[in-house]
Amino acid sequence: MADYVIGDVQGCYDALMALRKKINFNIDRDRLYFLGDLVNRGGQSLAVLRWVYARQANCQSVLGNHDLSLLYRYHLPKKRSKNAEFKAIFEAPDHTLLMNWLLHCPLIIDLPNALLSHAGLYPFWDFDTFKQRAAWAAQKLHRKPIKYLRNMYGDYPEAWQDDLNKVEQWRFIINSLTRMRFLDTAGGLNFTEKMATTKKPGLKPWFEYLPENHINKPLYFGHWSTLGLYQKGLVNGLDSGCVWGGALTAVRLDDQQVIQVS
Ligand SMILES: [Mn+2]
Repeated sequence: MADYVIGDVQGCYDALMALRKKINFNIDRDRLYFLGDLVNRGGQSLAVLRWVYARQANCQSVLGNHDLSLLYRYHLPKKRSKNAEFKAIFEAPDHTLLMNWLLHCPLIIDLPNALLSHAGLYPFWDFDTFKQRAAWAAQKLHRKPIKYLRNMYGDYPEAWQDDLNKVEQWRFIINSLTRMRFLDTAGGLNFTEKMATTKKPGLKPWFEYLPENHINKPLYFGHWSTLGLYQKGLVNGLDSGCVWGGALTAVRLDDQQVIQVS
């Protein structure tokens, strides 16, 4: 029996099948944890969703920004675009099951030996606050998807304040969990810098703000494809840019072994 964490699939079903073969995935024995962004851009999003959905007893995913984009367009039909992959999902006979399953995916997965979220761990909150806010935001999304998804897009607020209204707090939590890369020294999210490094003064990757001993287990995130496979201390970035011609990465949790397919 083995548990694996898998980076951003982004609709690359063929790569997922190659990875499954390479790790010799056994449905009776192994578990897969996905870091979000199961869908969009790879061309095979429906197949990826169906594969994971059908194995949900052994496969779990956190929500990524592309998954939320799909949910946004599903729950707000007027916002649907020409995205062919999304259209194929909305027109599939099993779309209700798939969209309901996706909506109920968590924003973080907290395992005894790993913490998973799409973009990372907001380093200016203690661990309990982080977990509590992630759970709160997921619950709001589950209970009132239209109300919250309608208000999802926006770069404001850049930083958390206790006197923000509920929708603003929710948006900040979603942005920090699914879009975060660089932060300023006051904990403000930057939404423009997307490469592995930045020359903008005062910005550092979120994980460089993590206080020592903030976490006591490995942390896994995706989302940052320009960073590539990143492993330093307890911090592990697994978006190795599968959809951009890079690799799809899995890490076996027991021994941290990295397995990749291109
Ligand atoms: Mn992403």
